[in-house]
Amino acid sequence: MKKILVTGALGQVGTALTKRLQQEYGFDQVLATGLQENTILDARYEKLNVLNGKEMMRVVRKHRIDSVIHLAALLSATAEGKPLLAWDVNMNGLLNVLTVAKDAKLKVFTPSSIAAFGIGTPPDQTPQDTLQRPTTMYGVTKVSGELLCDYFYRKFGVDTRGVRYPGLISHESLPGGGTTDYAVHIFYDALLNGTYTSPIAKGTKMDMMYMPDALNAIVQLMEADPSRLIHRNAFNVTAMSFAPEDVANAIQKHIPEFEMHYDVNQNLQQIADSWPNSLDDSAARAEWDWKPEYDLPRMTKEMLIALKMKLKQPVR
Ligand code: AKB
Repeated sequence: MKKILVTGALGQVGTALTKRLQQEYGFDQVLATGLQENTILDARYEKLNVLNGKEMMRVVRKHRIDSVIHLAALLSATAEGKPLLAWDVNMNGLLNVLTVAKDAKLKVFTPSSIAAFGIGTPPDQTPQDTLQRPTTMYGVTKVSGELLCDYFYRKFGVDTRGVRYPGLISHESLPGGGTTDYAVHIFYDALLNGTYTSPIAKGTKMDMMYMPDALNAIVQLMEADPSRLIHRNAFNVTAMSFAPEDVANAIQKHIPEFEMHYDVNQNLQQIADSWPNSLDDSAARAEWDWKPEYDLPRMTKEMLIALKMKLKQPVR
């Protein structure tokens, strides 16, 4: 990658990714784009709606882009509330990116998700290649996106790559509209209130990952030798699998007085129950040397230190 356009750059992944790409490739080599005016990122920035393919092509040509990291999408909980909008943004946004990529010869990274799995998928150590019958609109758009990216690679030779992200935990920007968002909110509430009420039930295991590993996955996969890639668009990646009580226990090691309560949100719980408990990421390990650096204890320690500084609390 030399000149990189990021869509959805003002979101949870985009804000962290833009900084990481600037460090790796140079400040001027990264063009952040988003639907809103940019008030948060120190970056080259263009306002861009991914549903406007013509405007996307104009921006790509103007900035001599060679790679797109396409993050703009509605997440699972929001998508269940607005399923038709989710189909429009997630699918037509991706179709525009792929069409522009075909015509302008760009490389494309698109994240899929653990949401691409559903009924009948083996829930534990979910294999790379297995049954995918998601029951959420978000999942439907993710599995369709995986197939569309594979199609553009096979039919038009577009260099498309992607991973199935688990829940992502970070301290830079808050997530919005996801089912795994609780795993970020719990850290804020632990520090601010000493207590957290989980909308996800005890015992509900989901895959999770700390943001630095999620960003490494993008850079590593995009720079991977294409001759080693058997799968392209939907590598299972994971770093840890935990239930709400596991992250609460990890936080209690640093804040012993922290209390966890439960008030289960049935809409979120239904989504969580349809997703795997843990993924098998051996294909990513074999094909592009994927190896996460953060487990739950290491991530918890770093999250609490980073958030204390952000929230201006004394770091002990
Ligand atoms: C969500 O919860 O919707 C996302 C995801 C797992 O794709 N974080």
